[in-house]
Amino acid sequence: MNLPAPRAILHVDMDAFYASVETRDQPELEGQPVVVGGLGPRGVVSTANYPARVFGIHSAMPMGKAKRLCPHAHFLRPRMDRYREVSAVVFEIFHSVTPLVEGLSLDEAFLDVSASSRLFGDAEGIALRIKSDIQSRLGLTASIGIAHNKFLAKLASDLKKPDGLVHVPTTRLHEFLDPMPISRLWGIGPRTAPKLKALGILTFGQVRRADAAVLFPVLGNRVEHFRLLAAGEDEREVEPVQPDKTISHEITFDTDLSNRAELLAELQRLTEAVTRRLRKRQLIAQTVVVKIRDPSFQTVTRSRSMRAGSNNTMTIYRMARALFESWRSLHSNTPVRLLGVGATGLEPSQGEGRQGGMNVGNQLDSRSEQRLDEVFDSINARFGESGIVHGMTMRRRRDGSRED
Ligand code: TTP
Ligand code: MG
Repeated sequence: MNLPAPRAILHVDMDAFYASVETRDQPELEGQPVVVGGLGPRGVVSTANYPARVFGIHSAMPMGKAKRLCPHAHFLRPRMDRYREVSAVVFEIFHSVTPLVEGLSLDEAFLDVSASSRLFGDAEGIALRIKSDIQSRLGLTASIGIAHNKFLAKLASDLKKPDGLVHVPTTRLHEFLDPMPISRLWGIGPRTAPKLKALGILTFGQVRRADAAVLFPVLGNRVEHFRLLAAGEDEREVEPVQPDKTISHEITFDTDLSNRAELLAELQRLTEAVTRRLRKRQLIAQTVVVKIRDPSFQTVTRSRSMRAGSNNTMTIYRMARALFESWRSLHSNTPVRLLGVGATGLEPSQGEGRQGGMNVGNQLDSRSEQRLDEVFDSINARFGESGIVHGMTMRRRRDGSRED
């Protein structure tokens, strides 16, 4: 019987990405501690370079604490445009060896290179080529994990950072994995790890061998999933997608809608759905898009960009409403068949770091409006999406809302 050939998956992750771009652009910072993040009173560290990590500084730490730990470090505000530019080159390099690139963020991707070996040599050769291209074209370093599945490749890329290259063996896999701490199990976070530790389960080997009944109270119906991961098994495919470019919601009405107040209520409900997702993923949007289709299937999109990004419901709703009104001023009698709201130009919410406050955005968003979002998000998290909505959108709920 012919067994399918093992896959060759790479996980590539740039080292101290934002900070490395900064030192590369300002060579006088080379070798010195550099911390990138929000510099305001509620600022949080986005990343620190390796010389700064020596002082105990890490992502998501309050900036004030980072400054106490290493007062002489260079503290810089993120320059997202520049990081996106560099990221585009990094992804170009990935695409030069395979079309199967699954971007996870600006600095990280899975690559399935199983079919690339005829052109470019074995997986290790391909990984070395990617590292040297990144070095020569950008003057940056990346760490790469090579394995026969995604989970192991991701685990491996983190083992020898920075500038690492780790190839996970296909044979004697358990010897390699069993001593690993459970914190390296994808999906075991700081809340679950202590519960497993309380059961005396500290390593992959212990998860793999533990009785399902022992793990169940902590892992619930994910016991089998984690046991497979701990044994190094993961069947998921590399899905060639870029990180989110747009978040949008739209609705096709059962009967075309003409009433302005009703249309605005729908617009607000769609905006809420979009901004809630932005906040959940800790993103802000630079550009708001409104899509309108009339009964003859004429579709128009209107968009407008903001000076600073936002994920605040009222800020984005005000823009969406202005776009809608500008269309309506020319089509006051035209009924609407479909209405949509989208957010593009997405980037991580800054100032509080990705793991900081959920609700960060435009400095123009008033504090009270941001607080309102926080309250709504927490109520919706507890009671589901139908829990509570801003005043106007209570009316006229329909099915048919669609996510892209
Ligand atoms: P990571 O790859 O997690 O971190 P890193 O590249 O800075 O460092 P490492 O060498 O450990 O990979 O994240 C990539 C970028 O995403 C990072 O440079 C800054 C940003 N980021 C945040 O803004 N907030 C965060 O909490 C984290 C973890 C990252
Ligand atoms: Mg990284």
